[in-house]
Amino acid sequence: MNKANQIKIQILIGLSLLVILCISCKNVFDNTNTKKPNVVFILVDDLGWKDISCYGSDYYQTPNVDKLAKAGVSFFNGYAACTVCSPTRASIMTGKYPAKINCTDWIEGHKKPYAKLKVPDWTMYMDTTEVTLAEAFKLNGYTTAHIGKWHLGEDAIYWPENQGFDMNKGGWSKGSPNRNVAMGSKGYFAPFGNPRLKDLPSDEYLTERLTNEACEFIKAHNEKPFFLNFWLYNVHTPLQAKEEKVNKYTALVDSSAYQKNAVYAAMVEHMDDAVGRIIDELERAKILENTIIVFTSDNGGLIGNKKNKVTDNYPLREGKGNMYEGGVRVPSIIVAPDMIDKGTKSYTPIISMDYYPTLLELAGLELPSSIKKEIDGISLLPIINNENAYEREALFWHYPHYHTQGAKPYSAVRKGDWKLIRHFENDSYELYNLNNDISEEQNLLNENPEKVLELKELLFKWYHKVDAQFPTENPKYDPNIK
Ligand SMILES: [Ca+2]
Repeated sequence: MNKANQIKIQILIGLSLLVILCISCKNVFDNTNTKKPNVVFILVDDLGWKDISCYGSDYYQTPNVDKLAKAGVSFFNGYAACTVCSPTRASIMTGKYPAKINCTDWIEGHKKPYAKLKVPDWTMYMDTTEVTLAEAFKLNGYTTAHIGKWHLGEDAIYWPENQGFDMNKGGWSKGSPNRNVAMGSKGYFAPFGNPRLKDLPSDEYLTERLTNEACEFIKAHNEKPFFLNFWLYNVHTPLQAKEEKVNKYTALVDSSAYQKNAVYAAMVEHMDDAVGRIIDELERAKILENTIIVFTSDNGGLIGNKKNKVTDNYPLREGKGNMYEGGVRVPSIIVAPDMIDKGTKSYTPIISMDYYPTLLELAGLELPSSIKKEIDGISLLPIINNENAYEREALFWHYPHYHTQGAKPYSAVRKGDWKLIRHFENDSYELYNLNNDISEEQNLLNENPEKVLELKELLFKWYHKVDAQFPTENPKYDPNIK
């Protein structure tokens, strides 16, 4: 079957599912008289766990994100579903593990044709047959908008306007601002060269422009419930920020500190300004109190060149692309209407796909059981309501790929304080106790054979459950070619 026919069939299946979903959800929406809460989902790109003041950064300044933390609950064991962009984005939109939908690497991945292992064929888009979070809200009467980075498929058929969003500003195939000197696009500064964002005749900064778009949307939709994906391109490379902000942080650099990249610090501030403007706009529209706000990141902070780092995730080990905590633990904040305990901290491990059922439950919407049973996320309502009824056996990650930052194919499982990492190249393992050793310095593999066995069993059962794909021996392997 050719690609065009495959896409047509996917669309038909997707539409049929949506009709079923629409019929199933209709009553839920019609039966309620109270005004449904709005949702603003703020996803920052590549933001590290330690990149926020209230998560411990003493260099970056984030007063507006801190304001969100004071109004809601902050998760200190919040995880991305993957250590790179696209899989985490797909898991937020589908509520499923990336391994279950075979979207396991950033699109289009890092080619290593002569590496020891051959990576499996994987899905370089989010399938249109998935019932996305946006579709679930749209079919319950919500107006839906995506503003910012998408990165879930090369073809326009996979872009936000075909995945449940009424409006799309800035979301397309690219995973970073388009910087192409030959084509005249300058990255974070206009012209943007983005087919879903019309260039205005000005030298504007991308994040400010996207915030303008988001504020306009909020202003125009304060009467009826909306679901807004505000998915920033910040703080992904290229490192570009307004000069006055860079100068501010250059003056504040402590050369002995872990975090000391002034341009990155300025980009974090651009992000924080955007969050502040969204809060102000919701307040002006008199809907702040009835809006659920999620704030999180799609993977850990990027280290980049170790001699001139982008950011540093200390005390977490390593960064983006890597299975140590620096690559996967991210700031995670939820603000919900009528929260009794504001400003709480939770240390319960949570993960990207949990937002799907959490947001639906917070909005009082229900999914048909056929779709519900496919979802891997767990509703976080018990934590938001400060109850103790939240239980989950373990969290899993699976990355059968190579990453530009040096990582080789791996999987991992976390249960309680214990984390087991599996490396595929030599089928070796590492075991850490994160409660005593957040920096993952002491591999306790040999001291705890029973724990290793328990976690291995969980991991292997999970592979089967999600039908995970594995790397295989590479007939072209050549150790002399990097
Ligand atoms: Ca990312």
